[in-house]
Amino acid sequence: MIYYLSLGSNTGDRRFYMREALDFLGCIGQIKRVSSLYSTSPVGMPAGTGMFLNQAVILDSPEEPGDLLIKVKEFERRMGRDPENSHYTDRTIDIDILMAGNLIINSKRLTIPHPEMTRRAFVLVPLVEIAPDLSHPIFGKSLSLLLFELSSSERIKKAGL
Ligand code: PH2
Ligand code: MG
Ligand code: MG
Repeated sequence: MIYYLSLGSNTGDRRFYMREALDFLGCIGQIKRVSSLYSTSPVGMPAGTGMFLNQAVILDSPEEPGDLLIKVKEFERRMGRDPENSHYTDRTIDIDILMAGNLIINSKRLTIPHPEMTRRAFVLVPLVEIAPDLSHPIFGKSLSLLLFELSSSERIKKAGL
């Protein structure tokens, strides 16, 4: 299964956590593409929250989506993430499953494609860098068109390697 993932970090040694995430993903599949690192302004976080690093990854993995989610959550916990109170708080690392091939999943634990992905420039900008022509299975439009149609005031710039 080809997975499209979004990585984010906004606290501690952010580059270290992003590298650890790539190491972890390399252990559960084959990494096909990795975007640049982007420095992005926080969206929907408490005032005073620090800038994020965000990155997109294409992973080819034999894991089923539900099993991938369990492994991702376990990794996030190992990186010091509080599993309970983790939604809009600072995070060492967040790995979100954006898409899984052109599967559509609506289970209690997992919604794929990620329902927020097309509203967030910090997700779409890195993903469009590595998969511009990928078609979104619900909207039936390419990711680059979806980004073009998104009007957003988010601040996003490449952070360099
Ligand atoms: N993740 C969130 C909420 N807000 N903002 C940015 N810039 N980057 C993120 O990864 C991010 C966010 C929830 O996971
Ligand atoms: Mg997230
Ligand atoms: Mg998450």
